[in-house]
Amino acid sequence: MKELRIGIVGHKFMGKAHSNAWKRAPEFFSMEAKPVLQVACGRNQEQLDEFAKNWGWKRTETDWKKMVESDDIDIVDICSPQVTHYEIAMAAIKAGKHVFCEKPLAMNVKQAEELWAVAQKTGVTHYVNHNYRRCPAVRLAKRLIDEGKVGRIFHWRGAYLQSWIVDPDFPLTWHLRKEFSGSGPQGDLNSHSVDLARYLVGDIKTVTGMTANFITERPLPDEAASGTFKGGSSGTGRGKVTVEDAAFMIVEFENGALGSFEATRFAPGRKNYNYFEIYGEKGSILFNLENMNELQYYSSADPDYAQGFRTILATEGSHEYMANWWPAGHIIGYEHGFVHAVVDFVDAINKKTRIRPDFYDGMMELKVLEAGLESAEKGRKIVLS
Ligand code: SOE
Repeated sequence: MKELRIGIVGHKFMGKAHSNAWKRAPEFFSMEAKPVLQVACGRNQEQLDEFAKNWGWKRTETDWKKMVESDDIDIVDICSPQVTHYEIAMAAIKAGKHVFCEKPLAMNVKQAEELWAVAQKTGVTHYVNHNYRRCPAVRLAKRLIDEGKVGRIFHWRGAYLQSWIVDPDFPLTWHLRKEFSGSGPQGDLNSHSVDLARYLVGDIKTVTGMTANFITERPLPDEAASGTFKGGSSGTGRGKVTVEDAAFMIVEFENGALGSFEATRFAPGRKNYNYFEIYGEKGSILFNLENMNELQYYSSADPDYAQGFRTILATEGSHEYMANWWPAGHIIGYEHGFVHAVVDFVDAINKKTRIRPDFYDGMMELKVLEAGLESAEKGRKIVLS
């Protein structure tokens, strides 16, 4: 069987989620090429060794440039912070490697445009990992929309709410520094919602944004321990928070629908609340990641005495991806979206087809996100070109 050898950059939260996906995918899905966990790349050799041993990566590398150039890999999987995406992805495409990149694609639209322009000219497969597109319940939402069961869409209402930095003593990790993350919840959370909205509703035409900063200074972190959701212990001194703490937007879609987006890390009780509602002329759809196997669907075609939201458990074999997992009703979890992405990515490489979201979608999403921040700063609506 043909093999596709992967070189991964990053070994923290996303590094683990991706490693798990590459390993699990061929065990549950029949794939035309077998992913091989070839090279793990990171800066801290000790942590890297442990990571590689744990997940079964064959060798390690501390210089991503060497890894990208090396002959023993076919795919570059980018799991490092946003600030690194552009350089690594560009080098990887130029070296003829397929690229599987964590979201958001780049730090800004300009970088994303360049990546998309170069990627188009090469035959490589490129993908931006918005894992939630591949939850079976989200696929079901797409199916209902495509089958006309929602009809013309009037409204999108998206919210992505977390609470992991409410404590003013949570340290200033890279997520809170613009030079590493590009933005706060706008790039981290609204990026997912914008991707889902583009997938389910369509392209966005105008954006009006509003941001807030609730805590402007934080203790500097003890770098070794810091990470997403766990700040680690605080080091000495304090530093300025240079990204927004909350980012809200209202938008007009090309098809005339109106939408709203809320993203914050200041919503106590909300751990990873990724939620959306879609309202159309024939019905409505609600999704909440906290019950990720369920889709709420309201059909105006039901007789009036039986009308109401129904809960569909998207675990039948006929729901996308589910035939490969457990019998109906045996639910799946967060990590499965990553497995599905890996399966589709390998399939796209083999069939030389497009996988979405790709670098084009990554660029379009960044246009919306950047416009949201620009609008918040200028205090006016931004029309996307
Ligand atoms: C942290 O906010 C985070 O891990 C995001 O970076 C992910 O993209 C999101 O899926 C969960 O939360």
